[in-house]
Amino acid sequence: MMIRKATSSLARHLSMAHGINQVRRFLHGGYVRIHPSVQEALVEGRPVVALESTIITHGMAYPLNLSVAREVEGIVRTNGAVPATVGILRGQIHVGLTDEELEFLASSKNAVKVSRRDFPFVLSQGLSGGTTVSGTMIAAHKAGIPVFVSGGIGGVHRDGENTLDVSADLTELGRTPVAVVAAGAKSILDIGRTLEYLETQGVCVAAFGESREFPAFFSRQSGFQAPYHVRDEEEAAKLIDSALGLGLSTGVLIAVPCPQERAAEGQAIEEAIQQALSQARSKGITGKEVTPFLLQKLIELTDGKSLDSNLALIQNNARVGSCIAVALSKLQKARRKRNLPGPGDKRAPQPVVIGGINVDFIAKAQNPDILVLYP
Ligand code: PSU
Ligand code: MN
Repeated sequence: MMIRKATSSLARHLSMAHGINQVRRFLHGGYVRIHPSVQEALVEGRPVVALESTIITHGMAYPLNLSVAREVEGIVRTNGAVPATVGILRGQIHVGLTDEELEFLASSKNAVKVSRRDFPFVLSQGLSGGTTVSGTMIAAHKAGIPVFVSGGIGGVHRDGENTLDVSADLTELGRTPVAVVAAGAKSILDIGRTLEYLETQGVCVAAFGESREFPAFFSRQSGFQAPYHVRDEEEAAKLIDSALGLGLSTGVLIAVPCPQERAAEGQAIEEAIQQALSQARSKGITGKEVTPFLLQKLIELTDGKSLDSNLALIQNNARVGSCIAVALSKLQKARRKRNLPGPGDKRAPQPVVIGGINVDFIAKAQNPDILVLYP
């Protein structure tokens, strides 16, 4: 009885202030600053889209990177969500950047590329950095943002079975419950092994649209099928809602193909990739420098054609991702309404039992949606 009472009061508290709670817990560490517009949206349960910043610090040159970052934020707003670009400024993780902060990162010459393993050093030394898919997922999850838009994810590099160069993005997708909306993985990578690795990590991968073909960033085709496909934003939102609702704690990858008219298919791009790869090898480029090096070389070798596809797919991902975030927020709102007591509701909350074990008190503050169930 005591337990039930406590659960019920906790539930009521969380129902009103689940967003505030998450934000507060996060802020207390002092490692993180959430932009007021993002904080407000989270508290009010409005859709937010996290955006990465390695593409700003290591993917494109200044000032193009700045105008693209601003444009992408604009697309998110136009589609009804609040943009939260994640970056690290002088040792503090920022979720949502002011325009000055965006400019600072975009023009910074010594920003670090930050994945999971880089946080402790960068924060403790007061450095600034752009977050990769891995780094951005961590920040988004801590802030309570379930949808994150990126260009492409890292993967298993070609020859990765020998070098063990496997992007931390893949293990992050296996351990952090955030949905990443991206144009798949570039064919600078070994896409077959990347998909195998995602399966091992338990990541639900779905191609977006009519085809199940896993997109290869610039190209709509990779020659590999994703295990699933979702036809539209609503189906994608339902899939993400199921992953979160079940508390799987693994991420989801929604792979959106580059718009047809601006995709770069076939032989020309493959030749450029081969050339970029062989230059990386002969220059002895390794570790975290590999991906930025290859991206830069591709822009040069394709005379900017790869850059144009890159811009088109980022804009498209931002639009699709925002629509997914909006649809997801509607689903979650509807479920909260169904599950939590309204005025005068006399039904007693039932403890959550999974596999015969009462799990009311285990980590459910993270997920108010499954804190209390009503028969
Ligand atoms: N792939 C791209 N564009 C990018 C990246 C990857 O087509 O900008 C960036 C992303 O931030 C991704 C990171 O998370 O590179 C992966 O780096 P690595 O391969 O070193 O894990
Ligand atoms: Mn790597």
